[in-house]
Parts: sequence; structure tokens; C-alpha cells
Amino acid sequence: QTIVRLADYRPSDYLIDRVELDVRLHPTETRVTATLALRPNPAGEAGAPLVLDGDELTLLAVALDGQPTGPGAIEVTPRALTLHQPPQRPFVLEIETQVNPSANTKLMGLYRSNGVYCTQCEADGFRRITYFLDRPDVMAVYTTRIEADRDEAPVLLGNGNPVEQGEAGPGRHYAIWHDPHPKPAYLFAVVGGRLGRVGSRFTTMEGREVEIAVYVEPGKEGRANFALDAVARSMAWDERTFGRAYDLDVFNVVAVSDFNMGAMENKGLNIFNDKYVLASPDTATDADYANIEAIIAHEYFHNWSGNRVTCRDWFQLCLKEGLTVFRDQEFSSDERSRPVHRIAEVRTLRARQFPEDAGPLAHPVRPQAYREINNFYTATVYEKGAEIVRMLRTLLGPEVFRRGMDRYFSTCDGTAATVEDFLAAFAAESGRDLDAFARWYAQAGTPTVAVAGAYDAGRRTYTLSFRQSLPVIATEAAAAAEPRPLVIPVALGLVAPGGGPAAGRSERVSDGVFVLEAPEDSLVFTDVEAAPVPSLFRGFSAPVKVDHALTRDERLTLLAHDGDAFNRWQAAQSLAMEVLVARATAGAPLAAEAGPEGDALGRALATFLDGEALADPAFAALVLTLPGEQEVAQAIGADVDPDAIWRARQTLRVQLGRNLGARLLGLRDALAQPPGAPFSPDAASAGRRALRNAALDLVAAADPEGGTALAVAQLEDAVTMTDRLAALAPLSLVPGEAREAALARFGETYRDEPLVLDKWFALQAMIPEAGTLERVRGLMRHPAFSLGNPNRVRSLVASFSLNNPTQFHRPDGAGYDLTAEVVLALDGKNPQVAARLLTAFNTWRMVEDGRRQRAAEALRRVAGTPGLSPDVSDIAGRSLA
Ligand code: HT7
Ligand code: ZN
Repeated sequence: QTIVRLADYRPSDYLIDRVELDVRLHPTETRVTATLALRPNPAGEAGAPLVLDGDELTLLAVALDGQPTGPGAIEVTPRALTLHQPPQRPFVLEIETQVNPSANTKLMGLYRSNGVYCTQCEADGFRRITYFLDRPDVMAVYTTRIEADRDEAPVLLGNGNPVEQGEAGPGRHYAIWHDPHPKPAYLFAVVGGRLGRVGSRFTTMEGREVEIAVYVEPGKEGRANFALDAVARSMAWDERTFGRAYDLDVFNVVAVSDFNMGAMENKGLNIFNDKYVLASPDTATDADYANIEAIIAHEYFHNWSGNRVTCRDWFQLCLKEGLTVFRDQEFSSDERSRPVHRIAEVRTLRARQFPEDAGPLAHPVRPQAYREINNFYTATVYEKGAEIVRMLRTLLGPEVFRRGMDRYFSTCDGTAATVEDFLAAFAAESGRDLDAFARWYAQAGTPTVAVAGAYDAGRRTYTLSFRQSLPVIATEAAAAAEPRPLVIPVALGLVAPGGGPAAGRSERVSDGVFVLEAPEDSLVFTDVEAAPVPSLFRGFSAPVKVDHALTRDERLTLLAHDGDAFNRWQAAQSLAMEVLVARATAGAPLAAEAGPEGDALGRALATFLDGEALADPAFAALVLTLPGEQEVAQAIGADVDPDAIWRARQTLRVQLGRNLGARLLGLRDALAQPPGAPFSPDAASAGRRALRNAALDLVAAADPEGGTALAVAQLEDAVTMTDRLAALAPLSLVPGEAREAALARFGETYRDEPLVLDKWFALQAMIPEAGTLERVRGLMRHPAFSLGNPNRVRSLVASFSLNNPTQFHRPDGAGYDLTAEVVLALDGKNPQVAARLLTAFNTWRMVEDGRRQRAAEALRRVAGTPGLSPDVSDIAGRSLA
């Protein structure tokens, strides 16, 4: 397997200006004729051979400037078509290939999902359709003719605008699409199939009338309206917030049920995993609605951050992904609640990105090398990449940031850009040198910032001392060099011991932000009347771990009085985390459900709930939710015993449930939806459901019998999938008749709803009991389960391997074995999904020795299997390195 290095980037020797594609769809013998208008690239090597990428293609014919190529002029291997002596002037290459969409189980290139023809070309799927310069810095204008059997595929969609359609012989028809915007091949798409449609129109701020539509499985049109509305809201938001208007006459979204990731931003033709399109109150949870809205927005926003300005090479992936995640996070914050959304973002970052950054797969936001690019669509590139953009805004301020964005879009429009181009736009607008800031892109690992505060009553000063420490990460994706100090924006404030902002000033704090640039620094506040409580990294202003030894009382002060909602939540999390770590490392038995720290937290939460739960239920639900098991494992760091963490979490849930029981039941009553009230997926309604269900979770932990009765009743009465699933969750934790009956009934009720069955699979896969492994094996034989469908694999197997720490890390190693077995079974079909499943082993070095040995054995077994895909072999190799 070859390694690709950023340092080796060279421009392409040839460019392609125009592509004409004729795609004649057929289930097993699709023929593609590509007419490519090529020319030598002045920035490339003159006279070099033309090497077009290919993958699993059958070549039928090649012609150069209308003539068949002579003997020896071309060479064809499974992975490339080489023209040895291409003309050193513009020329036309016509290539006819054949592919088999029905046999394409990798779901890359052209494939069939439930009979619908669709494509996935990012990162390197276009070479599975035709031979091409399949790299993002080769941008061309595409015209696509799609032909198909009219019965089989009445709907034919391509990139850009529709140009023409008509008959193409008996039973066949065609459509021609033209995309005037030059684009890299990874944004190419076609769709052909029998699809239902919902549509509307949007008028852009430039006065362009856009036909927007969402295509779904026929009969499910009613479930596409929320997504359609989200498209219109995204368009309006990008105009309002970034001045970016849509640039074609149509914008189509197509939902398919077999898809490797969430969705794909193909120009004018976004293709989605149907999980992120289809929603009805009966089948989708509030979290599903929020995800649909966010992912629709994300793909739409790519039209500027990704499509109009694309990436020069795949090392620059964060340029489009980090920026677009930042943009979709801002959209969701504006459409919903900003603090609540920020907390959700940080929970994801800590649960997914921090462990990635601390494990063997750690890599910089812009990696320096890769073997398989598909393994770099990671939380680090996406989520940490978004945090970098957010820090840039914090450092420059919103106005300069917006001007920088405008400059970036205008100077880089129509180009394949780099992180340097991005930063240059902000440097030019701000007049600031961003070279040190750029280290965030190059250095892997989560920094720790240690902070100590000291009050001098005589001088009335308060001094905060900061020290940043950066992990040394030596992996092939990261430079081995010693890390250099980062530019860390610390949004902060001082809280008076009795509440309210404390007096005190420092010239080094501007707009509430202190910038830590040196390895160590201290910040002196003057005129401070009494020892304050510092509120640091407000709004999580930098993706760091904070080592700040506040007392319990100081944290309680922040929980009660901080003006920053994020840090109020953080205070509750930190209080809980202290209890959890102490209990998990002391090996507390399950019976230890009391303890002064837990009671203190309970009292603080009681005061908080009494004061404001009903004012902001969504926020209150988050305050009541304890840090997850993975987060506790990260806090412990080494020799982790996942069972001890689970027990610690369980005992605290029981303790809080007991301390808060009456209140929680009162809240549930107060928040109950009146019978017959209409359903709304809006944030306020979702927040009320979230708090009711967070209350149920704690009540059920404290009183399994009473909780079971409550959950059974909720399951009976629920009118939303959110409430039904929230009732099933605590039920699934109590072994016995009631659980099995409830699960069986749910499975039967939704047997024809694959996306709902996914929730049912996931819930069962996450039961923290020894019997779960056999349950998962059993469910793998369920008629609705298929290794060929990524959603099914993710909901059943990945839920077990990634979201059930006690069972994945079973002391006997059986959880590792099951995961390894599925990875190997899947690898031949769908290497991308197999490789992603294998990342469950990312935390293997953190667990205690016995488990660690067994995990290593399973990983070695995978790594040593002959014939592995590059995807799985890359993850296995790096995990063991
Ligand atoms: N840009 C898209 C990434 C994507 C993808 C990557 C590899 C293999 C399959 C894929 N499907 C979609 C989606 C996004 O981040 O917007
Ligand atoms: Zn994206």
C-alpha cells in the first residue's frame, strides 16, 4: 500500500476543460462514453505520459481526436489507462467503459440502492465510472446525457440544470444535464430510478428562481417535507449570514437507503442517506429531525464551501469539511438554541474527537500523509476542523471574520484551494500574522491548559497563571517534530463568590477574550474586591482539556451564577465527573449509591431544577445528563476498567434519581403534552420532551420497578417516536419479561420500517449485559438485517462496538472477537464501512492489561488476514503501530 504525502504534491500534467458523458443505465452492463477535452497543464511536466485513474472498469474503446489509438499507444491496467505520448496541444480523448452497478457492493462509483441507480464519487469513486484524472484540482465543465429504461428509471437526474429530455428507442428515454460551474470529478452525480418527489421554489437574493425538490422512495413523500423546508431555510440563512446565493436553476436532493456516509454535496444534486431525509413524528425522533436539518444545511452550504471553492488535494479536506461543519453548527444555533447546540457540539467533540486524538489513529486536522483517504473523514478533520474556524472568529471578531470569509470566497471562487489560501484571506483582512495560529492544522493531539488562580487581598489583584502542554504525537499522518505553542483564545470572566460578575480589569482581555500564545503566561486583574471564581473557556472557546482545580463550592457557584450557559453546564459536568472518576477508580461496588459528593451534586441540581428547569427545559435536560462512559474513560486515561465506569455511572444515576425523584416526577407532569396537542419538531417542544425523558431515565435508575411501570405507560401512550424510544431505553436496562415483551412488540410494530428497526437494533446492541453479545449475533440473523446495508451494520454492530463499552471490552475478549469477525466478513463487500467499524479499537491501549492483550490479539488477527482491503489494512496497521 503506497503512502501519499502532502509534501509530494505536484500539479497535474494535464487538465480537462470539458467532459461529455453518455451514461446508458443498465442493471449489470451500464455503458459510459466519456469525451474529454484535455490539454497539457503549463504548471505540469511537459511531455509526460497521461495517466488516467481507473478502478474495476471494463474498457471497451478508446479514440484520440476521433481516431482509434494505435498499437502500443495506450496501456491499460486494472488501476490506470496510460497514453504514452499525448499531444502537447489541446486534444480529445473518447473512452467507452462498462460497469456493473448491481455488483457494486462498495457503494462507491455507480451502484444500485433498492433498484435506484445512484453514484458516490468522493473521494475517488469517479474512476469507477470512467478513466479520469480523478483528483480535485482537475476541474471541468460537465454535460451528462443519461439514458435508461423508462419503466425502471422514470426519473433521471444529473448535475447542474436540465437541458433536454426525450425518447431513446423502444421503452428507453434520456435526459441531458449541463453544469456550467467547473467542478472536480468527486462532485459528479447521476441518479436514475422510480422516485417520489416533493418540491417548491426559492427566489434567491439575486432574483434567481430555483426549483428545489426532494426525491424519496415512492409512498414516502410525506416524510420529505421537513427536509424540503430545511433546504429553503438553509438557502435563506446562507444569504443572510454569509451573503452566499445559490447559483443554478434547480437544487435536488435524493434519498437512498444504501449509503456509506450521511450525505454527499454533488453539485446541484445532493445524494443522501435516507436516514437524514425521511421524518415523521411516528418514525423519527427529535434528534433525527435536528440531524436532518443540520445535514441538509451542511450539504447545501458546501455549494460555496467545497464546490465553488474546492480543495487542491485531499490533504486540504478540512478546508471544506471543517468550514462547512462550522457553518452548519452556526445555522443550527441560529435556528435552535445557541447554548444548547454548543453543548451538543462539545459533547460530540469530547466523545469522538478527543479519543481519536488520544489514540493510535491520531492525526492533524490537515494530515501530512495517508494511505487511504477514505479513512480520513474523521471527527478530527470535521469537528476539530470546525473548532479551528470558530477560534479564528473568536480571535478576529465577527466583523473581521465575515470580511475574511467574503475575501476567501471571492478570491478563491472557481479554484481548488489550500488551507494557506483560507488563512491568507483572514490575514489580509485583519492585518494579523496567522502563521502561529496555523499550527492548529498541523499538530495532532488535544492540548491541555493548566490554570491556577491566586487572589492578593492586599493588592486587590487576581492572577491567573496559564500553562499549555501539547502531546507529542508521532504517527505517519503527523510530523514527528516537537510541537510548538498554539494560539489559544481563552474566553473568560470572573464571577463574584455570591453571584454576578466580579469587579476587576485586565488590559489583556479584549471582548472577554485573553489570547494564550506562549507556553506559559499569566494574567493579572486589578481592582478585584474579593476572591472571584474564574469562568474559563466560556462557550468552549478552544478545543483543549482544562486542568483547573476548582473547589466543589466554586463549581457550585459557577453552576448557579455564571453568566455563560456553557460553563454552567460544564460546572455540573465537572462536579459529576469528579464523582464518577473517584468511584470508577476506587472500584466502588454497585451498592455504593450514597456519598457526600453525589448528595451535594443532587442538592445543587435540585436548586437548579426548582429555579429554571421549566424556563429552559432543553438546557436543564443537558445539565441532568451525566458525562458518558467514554468521556469518563478519557478522564481516567490509562488502565481503564469499563465495568467500573459503568458501575460508577449507574450508582450516581441511582443516587440522583433518589435525591431528585419527587421533583423529577413533578417536572414530568408539568411538561406533559396535553392530549391532542399538535406535534411540532421545533426546539422548544423537543426540549420539553428531552427534559421529561431525562427525568424518566433517573427515576427509572433509582426505582427499576416504578420506572418500568412508568416506561411501560409512556410506551403505550406515546404519540412520538422520541417518547416511545425514550421509554424503551430504560426498559431495555431491566432484564425480565417486561423488557422482552416491549422489545418484541416494538420490533413487530415496525417490521416494515427499516429506519425505525435501526433504532431497535441499536438499543439492544447497547444493553450493558453479558447476554448482549448473543443477542447481537441473533439479531444479525434477523430478516431485516443485512451486512450489505451500512445503516443496518452501523445500528447493530457499530452500536455494540462503539457505544457499548462494557460489552465491546468484555474481559473474555468476545466483544473484540465479534467485532473483528464482522470487520473481516464485511471487508470483501464494503471496505469503507468495515474500516470504520474497526476504529472501535481506537481505545484499546487505554484499557487494563487483560483486555488490552485480548484486543491486541483480535487486531493482529485482522491485520494478518490475507487479502485485506487497503481501508482495513490501513486502520489495523495504524492501530497496532
Ligand atoms: N463530503 C461528503 C463526504 C462523503 C464521503 C466520503 C467518502 C466516502 C463516501 C462519502 N459520502 C460522503 C459528505 C460531507 O461531509 O458533506
Ligand atoms: Zn461535508
